Amino acid sequence: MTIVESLPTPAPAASGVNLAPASSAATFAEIGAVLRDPARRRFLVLSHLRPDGDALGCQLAFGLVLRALGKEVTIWNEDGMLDKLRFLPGAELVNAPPLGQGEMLHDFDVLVALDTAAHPRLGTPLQAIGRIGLTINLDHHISNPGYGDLAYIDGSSPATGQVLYDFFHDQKFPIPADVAANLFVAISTDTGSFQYPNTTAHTYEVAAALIRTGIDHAELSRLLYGSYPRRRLLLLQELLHTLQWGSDGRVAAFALTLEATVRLGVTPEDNEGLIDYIRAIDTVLVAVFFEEMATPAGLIRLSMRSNTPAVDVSAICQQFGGGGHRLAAGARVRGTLAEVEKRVLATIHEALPVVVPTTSPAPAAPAH
Ligand SMILES: [Mn+2]
Repeated sequence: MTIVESLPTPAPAASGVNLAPASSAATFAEIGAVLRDPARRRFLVLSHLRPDGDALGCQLAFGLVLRALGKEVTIWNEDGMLDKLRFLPGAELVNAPPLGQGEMLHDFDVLVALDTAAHPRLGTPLQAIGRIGLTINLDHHISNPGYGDLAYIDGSSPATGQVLYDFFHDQKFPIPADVAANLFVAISTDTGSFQYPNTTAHTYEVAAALIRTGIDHAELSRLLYGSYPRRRLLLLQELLHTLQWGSDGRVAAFALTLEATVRLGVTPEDNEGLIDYIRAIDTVLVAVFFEEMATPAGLIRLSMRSNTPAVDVSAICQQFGGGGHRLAAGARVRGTLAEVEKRVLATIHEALPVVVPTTSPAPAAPAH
């Protein structure tokens, strides 16, 4: 799930890209017509920086469908391919954008932006773009303003992977096993392996259709959730040493210092999901992960999860310049780790429901 943090300085959009909100929502038929148009040959497929399985799975699924249509396909992500997701079919197609001195700008007929609520989060690839003929924006973030020429935003969908399945199915583009595996990983990632409340009956129907293409869903799930580098467990060990409790055990938090990041050689993807260990404690309503950032220095990244709709962590994070969803949000806060921890934990405490002390019922009046 993408957490919209307070944004870093937006990358300047290349002059040829139309990122103004589209006047009205596009239909699958309009987007399908672009893919079928033989005059549209060169496609660039982008998604958000610090990508997750939904971002990269969608980039690859879309790229593979375009390739099957005979298009020239370029797939860039600011962070390149994640090691953790190198098992995805076509993973070698994802590259970091070619940036640097003397590097030419690249022109494309169509830019496809996937799973990216705000266009600055497309990141450094925007700096490598020259002219773009047309921009398609496919997403499931309700906050997506609908930038680009053709925007299709389905806020009811738990994953952009599910939106893509609906699009390919509606427009009768074939979904072979390599595309299906990428869509399965995309949807599984954003639904917490089909467990989060955003998972709908239709999500299971889509998963069933994907499994019928012959993908090994058990092996994909094992690679996603049951296989980690040893470094990740050492990181968890480190984090558990910093575990602190707030508000009578209703808040749990841990923190990663820059020193530990360097000592353990932690990569951003190692952190993914570790907050769920403290979120899963039965007394906990809100879990927080504090992380000292290397760049930009002097900032603390905070990730927050709520176990109850009664506590809206997106509203809490907004007070610190961030945002996200009701049960999962984040922000970047200036200050030292100790200062930020103190301020954030105090703010969470204020947002918690008041505990009504359980008193034994008053003794019944004696009968006369
Ligand atoms: Mn997503």
